[in-house]
Amino acid sequence: MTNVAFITGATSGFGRAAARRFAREGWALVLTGRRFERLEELASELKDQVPVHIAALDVRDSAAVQAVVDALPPAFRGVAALVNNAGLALAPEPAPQVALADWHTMIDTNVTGLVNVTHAILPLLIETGAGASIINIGSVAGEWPYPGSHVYGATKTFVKQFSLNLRCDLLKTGVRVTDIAPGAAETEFTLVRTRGNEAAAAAVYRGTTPLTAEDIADQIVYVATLPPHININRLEIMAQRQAWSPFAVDRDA
Ligand code: NDP
Ligand code: 8X3
Repeated sequence: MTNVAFITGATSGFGRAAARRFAREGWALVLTGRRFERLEELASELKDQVPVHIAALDVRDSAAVQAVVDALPPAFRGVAALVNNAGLALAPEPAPQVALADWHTMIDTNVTGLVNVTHAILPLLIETGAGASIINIGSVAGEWPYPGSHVYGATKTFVKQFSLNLRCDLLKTGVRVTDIAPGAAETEFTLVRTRGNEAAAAAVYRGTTPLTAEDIADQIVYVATLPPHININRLEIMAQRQAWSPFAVDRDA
């Protein structure tokens, strides 16, 4: 039977690159995201290679998530990889300057949305059993603090711990769980974070060599296609040209 990958946030960045990468491996695809026209474009690009099912989905809406899963055609119910990738950072300003609504949006998407999708797909993954994978996209921001990360980084710490905790509960099911935690990668991520400020987004990547969407897609497919007895718990990946800064110290003038 053909393996099926269910990908959230397939309209851009890591999710779209992962769809293309899974297609090269012959996996059937369930592609979701809010921008339906982008899903249609991707489906028409890939549909000659593999079966593709698309569904407009805002992961924050738990009823909509369940409806999309319930409506999956039989050929797409054998989910062997759930890629929980939909997510975003907003408001890179220091915490006191951030609108509460932006914090809520990050929590609703990166935490509640990821939990919504996981809960809805779990029965299908357990039915698939050995070799099935939940691949959660965390971030280095879930491990390491930096200014302006506030709630974004905290949502990714949730992803890390939720992934580890799920491992415990899924031990006897054969279902694997991995937290892939990338560092800075050039996608639409920073454009979203800067609310469409193209100059500010470009400045983040200028003069360096960030990760690419394809770099992370390679890791996603690698994890999903490992022999069933191997579980990578967490993969933290950074560009060679990104590292940490010294601790900040507040000093009297
Ligand atoms: P992009 O902005 O390129 O892609 C984000 C994807 O998430 C889009 O497909 C978007 O689709 C989707 N999305 C956002 N909100 C929702 C929502 N409410 N419901 C459904 N889909 C949603 O960024 P990346 O590809 O870089 O980001 C993917 C993941 O990787 C995110 O979780 C991000 O936090 C994480 N990450 C990114 C890093 C980076 O430096 N790029 C580094 C570490 C982690 P649409 O708008 O069509 O709904
Ligand atoms: C995003 C990666 O380095 O901007 O999750 O925190 S970074």
